[in-house]
Amino acid sequence: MRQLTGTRKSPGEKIVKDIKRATRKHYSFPHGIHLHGHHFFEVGDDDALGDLRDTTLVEAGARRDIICVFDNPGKWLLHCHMLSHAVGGMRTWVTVA
Ligand SMILES: [Cu+2]
Repeated sequence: MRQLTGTRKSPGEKIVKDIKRATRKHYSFPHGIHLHGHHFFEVGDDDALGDLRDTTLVEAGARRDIICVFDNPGKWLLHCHMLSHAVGGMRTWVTVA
């Protein structure tokens, strides 16, 4: 997740760093990264847009580019769907003002 469009720059960067740091801790599992409150498009290696989703599967140590319009104000959880990963740190808040 390189870019989270629609958030202020610094919180978006923090989210990217949080996810990258967390995925390094769990190398052997793919991660179903789920965003509450919004949907997003995955961006392929050829810059093509994928399906509209609220969850994307990210291989351990990999990254996923997404395009998301953050138009639903609130405080939304972004986390891995594997409970042990979420408890282990793969979770953060996205604040949309
Ligand atoms: Cu995970």
